[in-house]
Amino acid sequence: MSAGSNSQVVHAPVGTVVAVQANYYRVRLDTFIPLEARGVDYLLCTRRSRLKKIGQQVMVGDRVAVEEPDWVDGRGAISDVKPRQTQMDRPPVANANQILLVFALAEPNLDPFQLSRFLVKAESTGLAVSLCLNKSDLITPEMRQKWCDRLHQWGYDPTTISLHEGSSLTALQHQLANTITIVSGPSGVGKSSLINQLIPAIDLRVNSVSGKLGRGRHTTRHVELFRLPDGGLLADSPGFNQPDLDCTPTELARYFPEVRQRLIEKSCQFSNCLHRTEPNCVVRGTWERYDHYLTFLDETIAHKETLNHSSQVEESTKLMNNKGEDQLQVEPKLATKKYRQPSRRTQKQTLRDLCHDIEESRTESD
Ligand SMILES: Nc1nc2c(ncn2[C@@H]2O[C@H](COP(=O)(O)OP(=O)(O)OP(=O)(O)O)[C@@H](O)[C@H]2O)c(=O)[nH]1
Ligand SMILES: [Mg+2]
Ligand SMILES: [Zn+2]
Repeated sequence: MSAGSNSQVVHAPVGTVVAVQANYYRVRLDTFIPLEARGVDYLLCTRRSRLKKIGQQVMVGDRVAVEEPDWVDGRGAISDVKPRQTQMDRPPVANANQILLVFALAEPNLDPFQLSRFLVKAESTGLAVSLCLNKSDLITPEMRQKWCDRLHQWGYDPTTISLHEGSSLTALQHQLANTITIVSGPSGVGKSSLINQLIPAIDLRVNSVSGKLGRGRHTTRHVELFRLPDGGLLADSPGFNQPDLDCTPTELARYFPEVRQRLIEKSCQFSNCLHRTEPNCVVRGTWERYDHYLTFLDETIAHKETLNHSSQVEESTKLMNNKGEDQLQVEPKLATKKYRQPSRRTQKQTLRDLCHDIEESRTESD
């Protein structure tokens, strides 16, 4: 190992994992890196086997300590992972502060029910949620105003832009400075195009909207954090069209700003009110998304029943396996999916996506 020439460089510097590539982690250090002089501002790190032994996963967004940095080869080893403030499963990112939900005003058409589903899913992460509506060049100013008024009623203040017309992005830049933001939304709405304009140096792959359905073609495959010129990190994410709602039926209502507003001044008669037919309910009413709420509620009830059923099966399997042993021994479980470690399947999938990407970029450069 060669020592750094700069006195600011400490022995085990701290940084943020900005990408995971097979068994390597790309770590951007907080302090000056000698490599920056060569135009490289990260270390490619492995994970200490001690961390592997204790099952400590390392994910994009993790704050880590790096041991024995080798400034000549740009290598190091992650020796410690700081406790996570937040953890998202899809995309797998630790320590994010906010979600920037991007939708297109057209191509693909803005479907209010789909938007509502994405908003509820985003709210359920507990992160701050903001909304950006792209492709305003494809609709009239009156239509755009209509959407903004409608979304105000929902409790949101969307930023409308047209990346093709080169709208000013200053308002968005302010929102994104000094935070870790996940850019999310359906396929083909312009997430990667937006990041490309915010950070011109990175040049993410953008795809044309294809086919009769007017959808994009899932051009973005794996998660990576990109550094904004004003500080702050952005994660692009692959577009998907129908996020699952995995919150509990009682949690659901609080993911609607309209409901939160109603519950500031008054409360329902029953504390476990699901706001359907219960007497003296202050949430049931004529607000636009009440129907969305009822549809999502059915979905969360069905989800809960599936969970109950599978945990009963698991429980009885355990009891059968434990016959003769202490039958009260039950493994503790984390209540919500969002704080669990990413599953092996997710990791394998990410890895497959990465390998595919590497293959693809090889083919492209051939
Ligand atoms: N008309 C119009 N088209 C746009 C605008 N912004 C992006 N597009 C086009 O929309 C298509 C999809 O853009 P992407 O940036 O790849 O979309 P994405 O959301 O990253 O898509 P996925 O990676 O598949 O999730 C591309 O053909 C872009 O050129 C815009 O402001 N107006
Ligand atoms: Mg994309
Ligand atoms: Zn109620």
